[in-house]
Amino acid sequence: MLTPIREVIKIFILTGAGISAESGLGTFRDKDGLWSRFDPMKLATPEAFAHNPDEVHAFYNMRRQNLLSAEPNAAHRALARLESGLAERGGSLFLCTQNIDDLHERAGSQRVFHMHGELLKARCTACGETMPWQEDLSVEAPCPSCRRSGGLRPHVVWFGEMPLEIDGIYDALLEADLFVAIGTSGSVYPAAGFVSEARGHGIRTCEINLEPSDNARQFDDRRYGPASEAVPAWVE
Ligand code: BJW
Repeated sequence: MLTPIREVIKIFILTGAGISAESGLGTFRDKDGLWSRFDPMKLATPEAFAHNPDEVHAFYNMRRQNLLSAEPNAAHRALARLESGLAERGGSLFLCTQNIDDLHERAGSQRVFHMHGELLKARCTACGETMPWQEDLSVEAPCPSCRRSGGLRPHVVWFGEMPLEIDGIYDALLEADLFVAIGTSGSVYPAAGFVSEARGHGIRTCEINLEPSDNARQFDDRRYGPASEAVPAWVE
């Protein structure tokens, strides 16, 4: 039995790759996920980018092209409706995603916190500027701001790097009445620790996933099934 939405005012939602799986974007740790075909240590660390930027750019160029042809699904749309419905009733939704895609925004969510960055942005390691980016990236590409070449990288958070907006995210988590994790395996920190943090502060917790995640037993409520069915069923 999931916590009925009418009983809560402030909801903190954490989404992961599973919410975008039915939009055709690969998850990481499922049996045919990205990390079954690609080595994360060779593609998703600052050291990998320093040693082999071409390979890292090729990986993210491929995923950027996939994203540009993907569409949000019923789960993304349900969360956008939840945000506006809660606001009408004086509540609020804090939507924190580990995903680097923009499918929540394209489904109509107004405020999305991308703790692991955004694939459709590039950042210049020379001047620090972050900019929208839809084309392929390469080591030759000059920064539109400082004009230097070789410094542009995908605006994403790799292993060993600090997730973005983390202080504001923790503040919002601890103010919530309900914490809901959707489509995440619960294996990457700090996001994997949000459930225990919430529980420790007396916040009710709920997991919606295809199957029990690594830390499923820490949740008060659970619902299993494809996100495109389970999320709208919870929101409606
Ligand atoms: C469906 C579905 C459907 C499928 N419907 N569901 C030892 C202990 C603790 C920590 C560490 C440690 N050693 C190292 C660390 C730290 C490290 C870490 O956690 N490593 C672990 C692997 C152990 N973390 C970091 O380095 C982070 N930084 C950090 O910790 O900084 C220090 C700090 C200190 C204090 C406070 C704060 C910070 C940075 C982590 C960066 C992760 N980066 C990536 C790549 C981003 C760019 C990119 O996309 O390429 O982020 S890795 C990858 O994993 C990506 C994801 O956001 C992240 C999480 O994956 P997610 O979303 O959970 O996907 P999956 O595939 O794992 O799961 C999908 C789920 O969906 C499954 O459960 C399916 O069942 C389900 N599903 N279809 C519903 N249709």
